[in-house]
Amino acid sequence: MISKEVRKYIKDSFKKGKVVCLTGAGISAESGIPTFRGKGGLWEKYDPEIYANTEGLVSTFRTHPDNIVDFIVDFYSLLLKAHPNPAHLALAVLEKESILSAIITQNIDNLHQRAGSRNVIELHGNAFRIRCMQCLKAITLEKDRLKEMVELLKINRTSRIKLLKVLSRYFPRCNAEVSACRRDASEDSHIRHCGGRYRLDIVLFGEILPQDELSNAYKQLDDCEVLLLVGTSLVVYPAASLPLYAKERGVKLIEINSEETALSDLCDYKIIGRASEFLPEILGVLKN
Ligand code: BV8
Ligand code: ZN
Repeated sequence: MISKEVRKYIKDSFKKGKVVCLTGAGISAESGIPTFRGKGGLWEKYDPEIYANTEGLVSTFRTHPDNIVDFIVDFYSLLLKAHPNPAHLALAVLEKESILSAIITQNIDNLHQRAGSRNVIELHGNAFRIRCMQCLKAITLEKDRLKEMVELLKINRTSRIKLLKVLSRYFPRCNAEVSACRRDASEDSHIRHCGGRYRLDIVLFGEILPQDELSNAYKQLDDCEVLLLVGTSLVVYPAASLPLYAKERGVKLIEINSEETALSDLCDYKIIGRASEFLPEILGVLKN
């Protein structure tokens, strides 16, 4: 149960000023997607040094392609089975009631959007989207195609050549039209296709975050009253710098987490427990 003091603060301030929410893997834990650092987390089984950074992925693909396949199959099997839980749904209602202005998420599981949230700033990308590495055109990876890809990867898990064939089918060359002026004198332009290679639109360690998303996240904090921190260990940067930036601007920090985090002492209020219990409770406080 949220304490009386916090309930009173929520009641007084959430309708007065702008509320923004930063979420991490913990909000999707009850949708069946393991967190990264918690007990039984993804990184217990798969070392992020290998599986969440380009060099690690490329070198392992060369030596043990089946390990990469196992990671992709495990990861996507969880994502494809997951559904928004009451925590995602509560945030979507808070946005609909114009109480919550934006969600800044580190998650790539698309569950906020599936819960109905509209203003979602994805700092680390989205596992259901691929992006051309040349012209940055983005396209959605439909669930059925992903399921098909996972099945084909499973069948071909030990042969690198066959795996590359499967991957090139689902991560094609980009056919975006790019106009290019002729090199000769005539200025008329002709259409050619980009030809770049698509890749998953997720940010791995050592990769820079999408700058528009990151600057939009900071902008959301400039005129905000409250920043809700939900289900994030706040150890991954630059996402973890957002609460620090907010605090410097006098924004109130409320943390909802099943345990203390790296930045708990910075927070004005700490609600220790499950997001799927406390976010609906916050909704209840504001409705009555
Ligand atoms: C970058 C991939 C420029 C996709 C991820 C200082 C400044 C800048 C960069 C760095 C820096 N110091 C170090 C770096 C490098 C690195 C970094 O931060 N490393 C950390 C580990 C120290 N950052 C980067 O590489 C970033 N790139 O900055 O580029 C650059 C380049 C080179 C060198 C310097 C700078 C890229 C970061 C993104 C990496 N990609 N994932 C994917 O697979 O998802 S990170 C990964 O961690 C996920 O995206 C995840 O979302 C993110 C953060 O983790 P959390 O979401 O917080 O999840 P976690 O498991 O940690 O915690 C869950 C929490 O939930 C827990 O607290 C738990 O208690 C709680 N919980 C559990 N159940 C519940 C719950 N709470 C409530 N209810 C529940 N039911
Ligand atoms: Zn392209």
